[in-house]
Amino acid sequence: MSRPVAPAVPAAPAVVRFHGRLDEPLELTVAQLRARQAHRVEVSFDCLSEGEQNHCFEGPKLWDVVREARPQVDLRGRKQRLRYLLTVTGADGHCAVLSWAEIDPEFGGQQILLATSVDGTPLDSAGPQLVVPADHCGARYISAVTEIWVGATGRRPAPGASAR
Ligand SMILES: Nc1nc2c(c(=O)[nH]1)N[C@H]1C(S)=C(S)[C@@H](COP(=O)(O)O)O[C@H]1N2
Ligand SMILES: [Mo]
Repeated sequence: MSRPVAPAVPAAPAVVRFHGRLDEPLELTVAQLRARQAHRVEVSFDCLSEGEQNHCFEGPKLWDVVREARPQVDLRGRKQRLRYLLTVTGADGHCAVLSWAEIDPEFGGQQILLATSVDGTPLDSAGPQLVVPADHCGARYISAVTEIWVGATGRRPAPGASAR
């Protein structure tokens, strides 16, 4: 007698939650990230335990997605933006900070991606992977990203302070 076959339950799609200084929190699946303009990068990075790794990632720029999440950042001037930062957290709690200026095109403008696939394998059930092509070390290539927080450090500028 054959054993009953368990019905195939598709893995629930992973969700990344944007929160912090935003008009309101935003949750996106990998499929929704894939609907944004995609970029493709071939990278190599060094892992302390595994040595050099080479991967091809595809996905939207973190900058484009963060802008869509409507951060409460005044983009008219420049100086006041420098206090802002993002934290990116994976499902296992691994977490790294990015400064706003790393991704802002008027400063570093780095091609940092939220990858929806790695080496052609879709990340729909695993969750997106952060891609930081300029990093030599792989530790900020955070996989299974669940959370992106936008915040600021330091005191707020005095009313009427220069917005250059
Ligand atoms: N969520 C999560 N992402 C992580 C890590 C981790 O511990 N947790 N380790 C990092 C380190 S140290 C490296 S070198 C890269 C390895 O990326 P790969 O597995 O895609 O080659 O993943 C990074 N991303
Ligand atoms: Mo690593």
